[in-house]
Amino acid sequence: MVFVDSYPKTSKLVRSEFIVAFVALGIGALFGVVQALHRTGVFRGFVSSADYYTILTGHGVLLALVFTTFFIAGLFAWAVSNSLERELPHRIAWSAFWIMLTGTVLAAVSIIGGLVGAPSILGHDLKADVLFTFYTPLKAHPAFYIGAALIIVGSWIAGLAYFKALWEWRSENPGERIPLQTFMVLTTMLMWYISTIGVAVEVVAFLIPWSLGLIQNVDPLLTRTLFWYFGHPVVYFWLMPAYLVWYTILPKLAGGRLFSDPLARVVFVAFLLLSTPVGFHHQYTDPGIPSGYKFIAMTNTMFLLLPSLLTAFTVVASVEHGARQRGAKGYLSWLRNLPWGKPAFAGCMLAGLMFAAGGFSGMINAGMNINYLIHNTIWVPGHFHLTVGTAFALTAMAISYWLVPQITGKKLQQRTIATLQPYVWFVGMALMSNAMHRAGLAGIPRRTAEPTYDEFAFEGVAGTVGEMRIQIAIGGFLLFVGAAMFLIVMADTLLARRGGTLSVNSNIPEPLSGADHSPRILDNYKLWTAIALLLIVIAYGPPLASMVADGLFAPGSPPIPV
Ligand code: HAS
Ligand code: CU
Repeated sequence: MVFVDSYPKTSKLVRSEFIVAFVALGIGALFGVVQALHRTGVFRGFVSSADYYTILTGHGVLLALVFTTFFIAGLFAWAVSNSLERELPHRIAWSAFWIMLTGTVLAAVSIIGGLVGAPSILGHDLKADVLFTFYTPLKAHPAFYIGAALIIVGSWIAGLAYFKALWEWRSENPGERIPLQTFMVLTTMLMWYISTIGVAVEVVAFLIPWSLGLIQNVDPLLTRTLFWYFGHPVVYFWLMPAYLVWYTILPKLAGGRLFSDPLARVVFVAFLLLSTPVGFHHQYTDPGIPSGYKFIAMTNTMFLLLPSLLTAFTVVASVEHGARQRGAKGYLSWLRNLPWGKPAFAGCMLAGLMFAAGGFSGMINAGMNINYLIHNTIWVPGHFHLTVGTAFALTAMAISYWLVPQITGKKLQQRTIATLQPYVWFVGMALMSNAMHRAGLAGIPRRTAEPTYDEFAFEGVAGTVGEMRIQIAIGGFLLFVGAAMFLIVMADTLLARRGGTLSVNSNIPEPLSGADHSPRILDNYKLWTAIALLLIVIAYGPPLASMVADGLFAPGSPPIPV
């Protein structure tokens, strides 16, 4: 039975979440190519350099916050419904959708207001050029912050729907192990609840009153700390759904089965424990945070590599198992026996391969001393285009080729474009991200329309600055083409008529080593949440207490004029 016929209500919800995600992807990708061409000086006719920051904010917010959150809401709704074999509680899930959509519209209108010179509203210019890391002292229109707050509140409510579905399932299936997909969703949501407290306090207690003029000063160090308390775990809110796909769907696409359910559970629990007490690794250069606490954050970050390294092992082993089921032999030649012509499979694999590179650049970021070399350079965008921009985004696009037919009952259209699309993304990203990393090593800054490549003699460590610039421009353009190809396939599929039988289904094969091999304690959410909170108190308690003791609105250091 096709998913849409078994669970029509949940399918409608997933379709709506995906459509918002895809619209955000389209506009965000357009902003991306505008800024890649502007920054590299290849074409500067679209916007002025002053407007570059608004475009950059739109690009980051629409892709990293809106596209991700809506896609994840849709994917999670499908995963919970599929693995618990029931419709999602639809009233809660729909109210979450509408709250998130209202927030998105508010944020998007305030960003776009800055481009079109909108009149002032509530006594403030309608604009938001504060970048997707919207901490002080940059200030946006209150509507932007209210929008951000609504997106987060909406995501919390979406989580309630998953928990409610679990409780209903529990009462009918006492004593049974939580199915793996639901386990992954709920663990991610628990991590999300813990980590979004930081940004919620930042926005509600400080940014909204400040932008409305109700308070005059904010403490940049305190608000930055609250932002990064959330700003690292949010990256796992993007990564864990990609892992859900790699663990539970990718092995099936390869023709095999997941190697180990227990290992997958361990990985997700490790993320719940360690995702949050590491935020200071974004603030190594901030004064006012004792080095000892930066060191604790670095140590925790290094431990946080483990779940991803375990994932690399388990996922590759499962895919290899799939290839061997298809008759493959040899140490590496099994790679040839995989369905590289299927866009869902190829996209997830290429995303994983690029994530290996992105993970390695993350390890470099995490080293307290090496971080000084790359912090605030374009190396960092190089890193996160491999992670959120590929591990997440390419996995999301790839799995849409498999999932959208099932939530619509319609066959995938434009197969040739779909087959080529992950490769276009891969080549575009390979060009752009390697050049960004190298340019960062040469000291070229991030977040600027005027990197002054010509006037200031940056020297490439490997390759020339001119060559990197061209690679970034070509890569950025190819990524825009890749996003457009994906959207054409999706639009055509969503608008197609239903007909014929689908060649895909949502059944997930049993893992080689199943849930009965994994200790029950892994499903003990209370225990893991308590330990996660304890680690946060150790990592953040004393430095936060001293920032608060300085005075909440009257920082110990003189306020930065804005
Ligand atoms: Fe990061 C900055 C450290 C992972 C996103 N990161 C950022 C920013 C973003 C971001 C958006 O310590 C910029 C924020 C801003 O605007 O300022 N990051 C890390 C570390 C990891 C890491 C240690 N980051 C991510 C993920 C992201 C993401 C995931 C999004 C989804 N990052 C940092 C640090 C900074 C930072 C510092 C601050 C830099 C600064 O100074 O500003 C680790 O989690 C990475 C672990 C990953 C691995 C790779 C394992 C490999 C796998 C591949 C399996 C292969 C498969 C396919 C399936 C160890 C799992 C095989 C294919 C075949 C063909 C066989
Ligand atoms: Cu981080």
